[in-house]
Amino acid sequence: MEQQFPMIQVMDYEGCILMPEYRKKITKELVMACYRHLIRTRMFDRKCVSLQRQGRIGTYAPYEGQEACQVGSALALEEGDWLFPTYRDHGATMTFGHSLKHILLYWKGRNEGCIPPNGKKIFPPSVPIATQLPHAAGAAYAEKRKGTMNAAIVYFGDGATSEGDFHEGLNFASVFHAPVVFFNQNNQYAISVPITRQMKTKTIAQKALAYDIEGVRIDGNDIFAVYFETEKALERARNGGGPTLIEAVTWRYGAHTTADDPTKYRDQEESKRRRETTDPIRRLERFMKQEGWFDEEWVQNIQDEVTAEIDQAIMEVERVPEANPADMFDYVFAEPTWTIEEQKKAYFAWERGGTA
Ligand SMILES: Cc1ncc(C[n+]2csc(CCOP(=O)(O)OP(=O)(O)O)c2C)c(N)n1
Ligand SMILES: [Mg+2]
Repeated sequence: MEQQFPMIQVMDYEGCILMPEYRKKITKELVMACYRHLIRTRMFDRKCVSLQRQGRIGTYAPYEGQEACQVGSALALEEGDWLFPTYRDHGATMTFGHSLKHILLYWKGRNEGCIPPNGKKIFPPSVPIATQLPHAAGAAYAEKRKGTMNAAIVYFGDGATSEGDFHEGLNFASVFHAPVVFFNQNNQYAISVPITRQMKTKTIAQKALAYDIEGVRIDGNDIFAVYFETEKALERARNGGGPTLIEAVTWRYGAHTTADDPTKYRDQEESKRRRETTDPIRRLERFMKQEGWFDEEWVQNIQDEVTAEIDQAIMEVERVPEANPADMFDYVFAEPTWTIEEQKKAYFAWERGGTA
């Protein structure tokens, strides 16, 4: 199966192009956009970890190390496409146009954080694992029924492939030939469980065979492989070729969330080694240096602009008035249930200092 689904690389670890047929498509404009978004997503992720440590946002799921997966795939989308993220995919949503302010609001536990910019079809992050796959298949099928050229992309991890919803989503999309791209970020861990203890198969891409859909395995730290393979899959979807399962092999450097301690279950040397060899940003920099496209001053300008953008978003978020605790109870169901009513009463009794 590893031979049937070889890991596609367009660029090697030294930043050399391995697939000459792509050479012409790797324009300076594309490279600059990729690099800018990679830097922007990494800086934002690091800032979020720091905000969580300062108690300014809640528990946070970092994606450092997975930026090429998220930036490369989101850049391949068209304006009218759907994006279904997990809790670890705000690198993708911000690249697709979600505002940093709303992403931060989400991590402060505010329901307003789930509102995408006008016209952007970005779903709220799915925390229940794999539940977003049937949603994406359904949204894509609706676009097909309406006769549009819009497609959907849905992100999920290696762990999600052990859930029933993964199989239901792929099966539905396959049967109804829905224009959806199943974008798997195989970061090789589901919290503390390594992939070898999650599944017997050597690849995730091969699971496409069971649904008779396209399956492809790519190096998720190679932004060109991610961008071109996602573009190809989206093209296929728009042109009636049905769904694709993309397995992007990657690695998260840090903790599962800020509530997790990875030293308890894996050797930290591995992340250190990967930072020096397979890091998605370093790799693109190596390519840019070979082309003579790497300019320190330009990079500094990007960093200054992104710092200002992030600082502005934080300032706006911290000016938003405190949430009304009643919101927690009022927006669960259209008609409140008696259990919710009881919980609401108990909460306000507690807040007033009494007992429930
Ligand atoms: C239905 C469901 N079961 C269990 C959990 C608890 N949980 C949260 S994250 C996670 C691991 C998911 O791993 P993976 O799909 O590989 O995504 P990653 O976190 O690595 O991005 C689990 C089991 C959950 N959120 N939802
Ligand atoms: Mg995982």
